[in-house]
Amino acid sequence: MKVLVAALAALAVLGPMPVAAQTAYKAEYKLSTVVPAPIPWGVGAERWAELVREKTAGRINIKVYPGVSLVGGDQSREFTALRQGIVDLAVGSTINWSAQVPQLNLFSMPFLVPDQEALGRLLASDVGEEVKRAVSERGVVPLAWGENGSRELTNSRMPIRKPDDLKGMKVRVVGSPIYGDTFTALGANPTQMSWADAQPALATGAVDAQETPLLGYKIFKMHQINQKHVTLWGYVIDPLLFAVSEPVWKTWSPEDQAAVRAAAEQAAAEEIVLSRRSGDESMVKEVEALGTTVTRLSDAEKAAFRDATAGVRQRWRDRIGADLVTRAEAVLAAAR
Ligand code: X2X
Repeated sequence: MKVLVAALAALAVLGPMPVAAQTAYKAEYKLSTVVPAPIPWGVGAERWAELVREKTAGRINIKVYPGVSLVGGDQSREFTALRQGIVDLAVGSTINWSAQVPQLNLFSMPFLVPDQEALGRLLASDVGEEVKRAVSERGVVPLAWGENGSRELTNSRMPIRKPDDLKGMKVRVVGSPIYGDTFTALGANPTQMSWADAQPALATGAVDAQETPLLGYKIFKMHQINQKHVTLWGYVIDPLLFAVSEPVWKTWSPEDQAAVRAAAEQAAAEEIVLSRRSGDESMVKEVEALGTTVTRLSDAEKAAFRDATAGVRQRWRDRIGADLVTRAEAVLAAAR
C-alpha cells in the first residue's frame, strides 16, 4: 500500500509516462544531394535543413552532404544507402533512384511530359501518389516533389537539329539504363558515368555531349569544358524527391514527423520556383551571352526526335508498368 501511494505521488509530480518512449535522437542527421547550392536542388536541401531546425526547435539537426559524398560520389548508390539508414535524408533525383524503383522511370521516358505545367499535374495526380507509394514500399518515406529541371542537350561539335546529327557522338548519360537506350535509339554512343566523372570527361574531350538543366550548364561553366552548343529539346523534366530513411523516420515523434513533412513541402515549393528559372527565356539569353549557340527546335524537328525514340517508350512501358503509363498519358492528354 505504501509503495502504491509513493508511486501515485511520484506520478502526480512527474505526470503520466509517455505512451511509447522515443529512441534517442542523433546529434546530426546526414542529408545527401548530388549537386550543391547555388543549383536549386542544393539550395532546396539547405532550406529544408534550415526549416526543420526551426520547426523542431533544434531537436532535428540536419547537415547537407552534396556531391553524394556519403556514398563515395556514386549517385546510383544513394537510394540503397537511404533504405539502410546509412544516409538519413536525401533530396534525390528520380533518375538516380529508378534502378531500385522501376516506376520512377516514368519521368525518364523521352518526350512523354510536354512541359513543367503538365509535370506538376502528373505529380499531383493519383499517378504521382502511386509512384510515391512504390518508394514507401521500399523503405524510404517520400515527403515532397521538387524539380531538377528540363534536361537540354549540349555538345562540343556542332548545333544539333536532327537525330542524325548525334550519329557516333559519345554522350555522357547517368547510370539509369533508359538513358542509354534513348541515346542508342538516336544513333549516339552513350556512356554511363557519375556527375563527378562527367566534368573531366567533357573537359578532356573523352566524351562529346551530355544533357543537363540549363542553370546547371551555366553554374558549372560547361561552355569552358567544350560544350559550345546547346539544343533546347525538352525531352525529359527531372523531378526530385525530398525523402527520409524509414528506419530514421520511425524514431521521430509524430509532432517532429509533421514538422519535417511541412518543412519539406515548403522547401520543395520554393525549390521548384527557383528551378523553373533554368528553362526560362532570360536564362537562354544568359547562356547565349557566354558565346554558346542555342538551337531551338521547330515542332517538326522535335517530332523527328520523338519518333526516333518511340521504340524506347514502347519497350519501357512494361518495365515501368503498362497501367501506370497509360494513366499517366491520360493525365498528360487532359493537361494539353
Ligand atoms: O548527374 C546528373 O546528370 C544530375 C546531377 O543531373 C543528376 O544527378 C540526375
